[in-house]
Amino acid sequence: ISLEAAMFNAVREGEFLLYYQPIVNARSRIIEGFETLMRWKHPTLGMVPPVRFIPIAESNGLINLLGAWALKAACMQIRQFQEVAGRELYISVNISPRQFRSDRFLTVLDDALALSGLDGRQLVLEITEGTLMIDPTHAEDILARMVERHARIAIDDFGTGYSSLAYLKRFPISVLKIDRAFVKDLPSSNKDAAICNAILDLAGHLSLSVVAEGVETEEQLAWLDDQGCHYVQGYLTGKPMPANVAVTALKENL
Ligand code: G
Ligand code: G
Ligand code: MN
Ligand code: NA
Repeated sequence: ISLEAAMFNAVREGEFLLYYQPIVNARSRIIEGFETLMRWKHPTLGMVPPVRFIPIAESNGLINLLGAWALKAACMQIRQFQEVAGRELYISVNISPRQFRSDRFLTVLDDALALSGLDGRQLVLEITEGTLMIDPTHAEDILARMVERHARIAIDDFGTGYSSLAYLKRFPISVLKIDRAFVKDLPSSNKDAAICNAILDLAGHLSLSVVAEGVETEEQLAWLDDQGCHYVQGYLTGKPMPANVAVTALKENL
């Protein structure tokens, strides 16, 4: 049985799960929000990593179904997280290129917000530079509609895609997520330090927030905080975790 066939079965069997990774204030380490990361718990294969199943889902279209489920489930989940925390949090959800271009996408978004009662302001949609560049005119239209709903747009894996900086002028972007490739060798790598500083500088002038991804060490966190990076995400401040573990993390984070 192919992985592809197993995936259709997995949807029916409810084998897909969402994990939540904290996005924290770099200075206080207070949890500001969570990124949802999909997991597939196969009965015999165990945890199948997203790098194995997301590309298949993207090519056969199953990503539309999975993505719609993830968006709804994440919007519902964040309500519980807020109750535990006693304050507002946000949820950051990855949107694949195919999902972004789907005719159904805005309906799915509206359903997720209506079903959960979540305010669009608490939703961040993570897209890559590539997603914007496939059809910029269409992207402009979709992003405008997201903004109408007050959802924020984050550029995921910032700086690694094939695109020009002109899109920062053209599109209503709110957040840049520095790819972990630029964080991994901080603070010793002069090139990575220069790239991160340039991103922070650019973001500052454009009034964008920056989240540094893949922060694994105290040294990286301290350096990023020093340079004015306000938000971080990484194993140091919390791995992707199931919702019940995230609830515990929130209680300890208060
Ligand atoms: O933990 P990590 O292995 O979770 O994720 C690997 C990749 O899979 C990331 O690049 C991430 O963007 C992608 N991914 C994880 N969850 C989702 C999801 O819900 N939707 C989409 N489109 N991509 C996801
Ligand atoms: O959506 P995106 O491509 O940004 O997916 C984030 C990926 O990074 C996920 O696979 C997630 O599990 C992974 N990740 C999150 N924090 C860390 C970290 O500190 N180190 C490493 N190596 N990977 C991380
Ligand atoms: Mn992401
Ligand atoms: Na990323």
